[in-house]
Amino acid sequence: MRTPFYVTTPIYYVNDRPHIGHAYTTIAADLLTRFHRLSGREAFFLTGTDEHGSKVAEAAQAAGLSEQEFCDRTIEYFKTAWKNLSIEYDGFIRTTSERHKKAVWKILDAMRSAKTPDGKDVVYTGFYEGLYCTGCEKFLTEKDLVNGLCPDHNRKPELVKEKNYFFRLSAFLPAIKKKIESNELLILPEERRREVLGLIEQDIGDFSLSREKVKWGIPLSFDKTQLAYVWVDALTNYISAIGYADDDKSFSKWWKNGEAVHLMAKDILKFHCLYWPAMLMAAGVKTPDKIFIHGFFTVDGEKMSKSLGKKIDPNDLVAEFGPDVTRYLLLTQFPFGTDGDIQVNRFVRQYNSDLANDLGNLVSRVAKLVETNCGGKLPESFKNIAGQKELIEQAEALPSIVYKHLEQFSLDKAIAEIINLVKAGNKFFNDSAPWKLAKEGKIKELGGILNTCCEVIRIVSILLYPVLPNKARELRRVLGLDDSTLNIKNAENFFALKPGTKIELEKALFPRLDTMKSDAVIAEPKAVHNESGNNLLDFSEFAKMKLKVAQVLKAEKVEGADKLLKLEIDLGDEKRQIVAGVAEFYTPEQITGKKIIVVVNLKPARIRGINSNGMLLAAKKGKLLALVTPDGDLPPGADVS
Ligand code: ME8
Repeated sequence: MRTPFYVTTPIYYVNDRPHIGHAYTTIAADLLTRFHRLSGREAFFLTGTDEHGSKVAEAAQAAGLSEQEFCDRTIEYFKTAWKNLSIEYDGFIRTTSERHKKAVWKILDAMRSAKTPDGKDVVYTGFYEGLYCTGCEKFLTEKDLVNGLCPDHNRKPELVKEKNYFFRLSAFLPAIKKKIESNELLILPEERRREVLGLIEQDIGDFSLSREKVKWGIPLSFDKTQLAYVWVDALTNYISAIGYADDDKSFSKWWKNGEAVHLMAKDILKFHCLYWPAMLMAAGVKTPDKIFIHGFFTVDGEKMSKSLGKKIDPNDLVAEFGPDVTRYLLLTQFPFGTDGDIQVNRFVRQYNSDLANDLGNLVSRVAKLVETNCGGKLPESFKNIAGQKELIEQAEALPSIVYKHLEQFSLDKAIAEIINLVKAGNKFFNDSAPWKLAKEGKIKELGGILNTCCEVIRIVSILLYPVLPNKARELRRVLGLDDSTLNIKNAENFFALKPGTKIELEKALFPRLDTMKSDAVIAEPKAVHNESGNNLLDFSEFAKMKLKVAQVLKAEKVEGADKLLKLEIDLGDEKRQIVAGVAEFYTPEQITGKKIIVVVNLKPARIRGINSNGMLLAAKKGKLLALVTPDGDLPPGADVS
């Protein structure tokens, strides 16, 4: 009996809608689950949503909803996207569920009563003073900041001073190191494993288990004045969802006796590879078996995040290509563990090449010849055709090659090997030129070629099913097959189709595409049109913009740029430099001392080699320009909303 396979995605923050980064992890988990099931292994696939913490509370406030209402609404975006992508999860865990809360209390209690290997309390109280980025939901150090801002969220972290409970992470690091080195906790790819081992060598300190001033979260089981730190809450999802607190049988099956695999990108590696194993060890629970860190996407060279940068909505890709092709395209852009830049303009070309030309053509050419020469029925097999033996060998070897690649999470390689068989099938078809044999009356040989090609298509329909679940079923219907033979065992043997079976292709499975229907797949940010055609922003989009009153402290002309002034501005609790295109309207003397309005959460830019960290607001009509200033005596740093 093989151990049950348990695979998880991160639980995604509900402060915004999913983008293709989230889709990537979720499609990969779906693929692995489907593949293991095809191979006869029991599998459980968990995904879900991370609904607590200041980040979600802020988004709820911006949307004018209670936190719970906001979460109830936004999780639907995730569920809909996953449905549109034909993702079939077995569990969807929400951190606001009662089941999850019970599990968080259970693990907190277990950690609270635990001792470290050297006999100290795992949980201790302390006073925390440090910088916290709500965007990351983590504490940062001065070293992490760029121009005083969190580089990932371009926002100034808040200074937090509060009583916290701490988790003695440092005491567990030697044991975690051993587990990683012995591969009891297998971290892949190797580069990420080294990165984690490197982190262990640094002094990463203990972590806060709780927060005092946050309002949206799970109260600690042993001190209701504190809420569980959102990462402690979130990580527990992996066991709460399978019964850690309320279903021993299920928990034993999937966690204790199963193979637990976490998928994610590098952004959350430290939490999963260090915090999570340490929490489990303290609570006396087995650590996960494998953690795979896949690549991180950028879009057209820009970082993609919910709050900044360009992003692609997976639903828009589904509208273009359908669920199967979207899954295929996303999984085949880069090796699974490697970062890469998504370029949507390549998608049509790749679709045409792999799916329309290779797979689609093979199916339609074979079906057509079967129809015209064999009365639409599968002809008898016939051996000793040139190139046939090699093709059969390649096909019969394929399931175990695919299996090995998937064991190592080389999803892209597994898919490439399947497409290679399709290409080999096409080559065999072309080289043996069955259309000529028809004219020459060599019907048996002709039938043998078509029979061989149908077998290749059958094997491909099984192996590609985890990637293209709907199209694979359509493919199988062409061959008169249903799901009863949809398993890896059936892909291991050639000549399994019954001669005489009806072969019928109603319409092309992968019609060629000229261009994409829409050129607006990349959102930056997404605009909604009202009836008069104006662009309308969601309120939550507007609310992302942070405006503040600033006072100009110093101004000077930028050498060689007639229109630019370099300004030093006071924002109350910080000073910044910005470059503004107002030199034709204001001299440095005229602008110095003025109160202005500045957008403070823009990505820093370099203008003529000078750093600009913000943008002032001005009104303009024709050749007139005037600064936007507050009507009243407000101090620098006042919020504008
Ligand atoms: O971090 N490229 O949630 P999150 C590839 N709630 N994958 C990407 C990606 C990109 N550009 N952007 C996001 C959180 N992802 C926490 C997790 S788990 C206990 C708590 C994927 O909504 C990738 O899997 O920010 C990444 O790790 C995850 O989304 C982060 O999702």
